[in-house]
Amino acid sequence: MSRSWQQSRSLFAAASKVIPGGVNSPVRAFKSVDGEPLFIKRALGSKLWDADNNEYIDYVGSWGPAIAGHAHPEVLKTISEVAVSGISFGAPTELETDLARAVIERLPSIEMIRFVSSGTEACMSVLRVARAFTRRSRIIKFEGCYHGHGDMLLVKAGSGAATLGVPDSPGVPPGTASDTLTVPYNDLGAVAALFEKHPEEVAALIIEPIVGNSGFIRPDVGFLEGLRSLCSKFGALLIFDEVMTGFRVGMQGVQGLHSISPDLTCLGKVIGGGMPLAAYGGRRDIMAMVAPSGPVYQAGTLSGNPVAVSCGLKTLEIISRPGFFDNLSRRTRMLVDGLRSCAERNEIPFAADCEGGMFGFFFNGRPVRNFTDAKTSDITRFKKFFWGMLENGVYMAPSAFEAGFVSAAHSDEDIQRTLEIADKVMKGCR
Ligand code: KE4
Repeated sequence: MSRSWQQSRSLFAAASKVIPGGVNSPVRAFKSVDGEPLFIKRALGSKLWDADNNEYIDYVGSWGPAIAGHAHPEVLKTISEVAVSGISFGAPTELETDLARAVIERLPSIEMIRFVSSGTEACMSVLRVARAFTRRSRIIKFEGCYHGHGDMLLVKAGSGAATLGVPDSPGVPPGTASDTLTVPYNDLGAVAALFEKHPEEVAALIIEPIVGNSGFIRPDVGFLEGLRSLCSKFGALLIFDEVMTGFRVGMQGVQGLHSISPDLTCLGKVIGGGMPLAAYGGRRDIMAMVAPSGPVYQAGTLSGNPVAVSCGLKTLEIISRPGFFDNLSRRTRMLVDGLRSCAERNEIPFAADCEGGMFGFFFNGRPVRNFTDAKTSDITRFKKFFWGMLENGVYMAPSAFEAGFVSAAHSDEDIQRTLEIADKVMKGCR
């Protein structure tokens, strides 16, 4: 029995009259799967319910934050207990120091940290600090990596920008983008060539150390380590944008998996547990430049507000419990291995990978090492798979250029059910 989406349709029509594209963030719009978005009414654990009361197993998880599961009772209790004492004061609270310490304990490369309200803010701010610290202007980023919608970063970006096929957005003045150099992911030679060409001009190199915004793309063996050496050799700062991977692929992010110390790190999503909270941090000598301790200005009315911080603190506490990531990784691996088996049984070219609670897949028979490879995937087949899964109660990212997320609330039964549905849907995708 096909699902009715009438309520979502009419809500979308109403929203579209007052909100550009009917959504407050483009990738939610289902444009890249040629459809209209579902309006979500509520979520609990691993499930979502849309405005037509259809139930789904959710693998978007608010694009990463919902790692503990939606509406986790302990998180809700914490938020309500803090909120009754006031939501935001525009003044420091002890909770911010607690969260700063909690992050610093878990990520040794971070000696000082500043909280902001979005990953975009974190990435914009960290580059301003890097440019001030090095007194240099150029930035190196990678095609298909997305670091928020800051002007200087919206160049050959991934995620929504890639999905919408407008990697270089209108409205970004040429002068702003001209200092942003882009190279293919996993191409260490191209990075070395850029450094040789601009030996004393590069302020920083920023990277998604595992890409989630072109789909899931893993660094080649030695790639990240090579970037660390090149940045050190040429006096540029190495910035890991772990907004998506931080506290998602493991307790110490990708930097922990590779035992690499970036000079600066951006965090978001999980660190706020679903509330608007992100951060940037790193070496004390660099972060000391941030106002008011130093001259680099960065500010925010709601930065570090107690409600968001309490949500992040409780989320970090939950994911720090013994066995959390072992269980999360096991279930994510079960999903990915199962999807790969479904594709093999149906003789469909398919590649899938995961790390911790983050996964991705491409309808592609070749290895996907960069954004150019990702774009050779069978998007038509992806769309067919996406809609087949959605119609059968599985909510996946509405874009071939996104990652998926499993939460602690996803049960073995959820994964098994997902794989049964995938087997049926894949048959229709042959
Ligand atoms: P926000 O400004 O959306 O909080 O964070 C920007 C950002 C920065 N860095 C990385 C690695 C990110 O993945 C993101 C945001 N990710 C997208 C999903 N691919 C957010 C979803 C959306 O744009 O609506």
